[in-house]
Amino acid sequence: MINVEKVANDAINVIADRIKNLNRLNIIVAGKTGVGKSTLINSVFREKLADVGIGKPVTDHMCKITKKDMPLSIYDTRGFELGKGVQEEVKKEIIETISKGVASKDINEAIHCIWYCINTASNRIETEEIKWLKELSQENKITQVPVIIVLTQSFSKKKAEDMRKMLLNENLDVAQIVPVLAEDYEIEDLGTVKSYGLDTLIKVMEEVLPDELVETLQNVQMACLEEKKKKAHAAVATASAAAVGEGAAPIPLADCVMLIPTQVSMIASITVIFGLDVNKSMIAAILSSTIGAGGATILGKTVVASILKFIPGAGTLAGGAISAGTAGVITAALGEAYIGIMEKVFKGEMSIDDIGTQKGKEVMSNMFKEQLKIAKTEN
Ligand SMILES: Nc1nc2c(ncn2[C@@H]2O[C@H](COP(=O)(O)OP(=O)(O)OP(=O)(O)O)[C@@H](O)[C@H]2O)c(=O)[nH]1
Ligand SMILES: [Mg+2]
Repeated sequence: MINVEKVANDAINVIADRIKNLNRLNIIVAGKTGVGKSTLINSVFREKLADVGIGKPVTDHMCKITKKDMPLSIYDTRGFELGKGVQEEVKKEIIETISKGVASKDINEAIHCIWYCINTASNRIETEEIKWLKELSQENKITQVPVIIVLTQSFSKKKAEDMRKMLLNENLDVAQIVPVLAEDYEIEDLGTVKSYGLDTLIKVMEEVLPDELVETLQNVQMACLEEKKKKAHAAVATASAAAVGEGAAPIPLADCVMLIPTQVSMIASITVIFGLDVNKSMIAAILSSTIGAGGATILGKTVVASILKFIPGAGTLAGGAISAGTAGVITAALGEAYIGIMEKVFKGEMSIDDIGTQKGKEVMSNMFKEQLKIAKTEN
């Protein structure tokens, strides 16, 4: 017999291990003073990094922001305004930081991306800024760190589009030019322009980053739910296929516990992708309201019998075994229901602490049953 507490404990250990082993994502955020770098950083990542992160000066004009338990370093440039000399220095510091990362031959030390921020609301791009970008590209020719131009404070979409066109005409060597409004913008008497564009920035990042950093990106970002869900669904598909494989022949009930490591790994993947701070009692609540009963055993006889009732056409436990397909369906339903809960928390429809409560358990249990029905019809 497998105990809910023990499985929840295993899951927490696997989650901690996965997070510890995520590769570190390193981004340089450059652009003139006041363009909106800090606002952007705070809106894209899951902590108000630019406010609460520890900023440590690494060069004269760059500060490295990190936060405990977050596999992310942001190199924030400072004092970009102070004339030509300083601009030269900043460029040199960026190139040196890139070179140092390359020399380390360590993915955790390399610079993976540069966000160059230009304020759309400023209405103009100075020729010296274009020149600066071109020189940076020239020096970055071999290292090839992708540069994304972020058009900040783009509350006017028209101006942002004009600015984008203007920049495209310059044939800059950049991965993409992305207009964003990081925070809602209030225009006096005219109402509020809703923030937008951050999800596009995340999608562009996904394209330019190496595969080894995609999980990290999902873990640290909070600007694009769609990408998180996409990655989470993929994790569920993998686990459910594995569960089917494990039980290619009907699985005797006594062996249903063999499914558990696959399911634990799936729960861990989804947790890492959502980057939410899930604890042991929350995982225990999730397990006991789905594949466990009454907080005791997991996938025990009575539990499986009651799960089968919700899968149309799955039959009963009469033969003392479940089919391979049913093992896949149960695994997928668990994963999808968990994604459903994570989504509710992400959207603020539910607090993370609700997961451990009776109400949270009911929501989870209902979603699980709903998924059991859906999964079977899709078969
Ligand atoms: N509403 C709204 N205000 C923004 C946005 N981006 C920047 N701002 C405002 O613009 C001002 C400057 O933004 P910051 O994020 O501090 O700019 P910064 O580039 O970090 O500036 P420095 O650190 O001084 O170089 C602040 O008052 C922000 O509130 C946005 O997307 N929406
Ligand atoms: Mg700032």
